[in-house]
Amino acid sequence: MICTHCRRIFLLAVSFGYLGTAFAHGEAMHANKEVRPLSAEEHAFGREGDPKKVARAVRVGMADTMRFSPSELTIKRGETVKFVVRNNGKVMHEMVIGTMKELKEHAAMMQKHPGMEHDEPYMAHVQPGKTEVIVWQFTKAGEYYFGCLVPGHFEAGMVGQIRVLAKGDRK
Ligand SMILES: [Cu+2]
Repeated sequence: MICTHCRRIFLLAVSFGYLGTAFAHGEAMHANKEVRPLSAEEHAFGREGDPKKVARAVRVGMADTMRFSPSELTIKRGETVKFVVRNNGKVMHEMVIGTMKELKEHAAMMQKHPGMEHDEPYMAHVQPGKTEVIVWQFTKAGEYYFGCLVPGHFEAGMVGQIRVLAKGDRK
């Protein structure tokens, strides 16, 4: 099984190889990495948020009891949210936003390939005692989730729910 993330990384590698000569200016690419432009990629659960347009900051704590706190969030459609994610535990934790289907598939991949590393705008890898930030805009109403995909954590229940309300929906 290939998760969507891996497939994308694979395709990128292929296209860079193919266009190798077009990217002769290696330094330009490195500079690009430092100040990464906002990703325009649309997901079922929204898109990367502009840090200048944050409507609301939400603190999320992670614990070695395999729980997020809070584990239920309600957000208005269109809102750009800054998640300030703190790892209060002694082991590594992650916050990855997605649909339940995506998270389950990704968690299964992580079980098989524990060393695999991704970095996407909708995920934060947080070392013990540290804080990381995700800025995300929820563009569609619906029920989404966030999970920790460190092998075994999702399966142990390290998952939370995000309800995105359209205007007029009740809380
Ligand atoms: Cu975890």
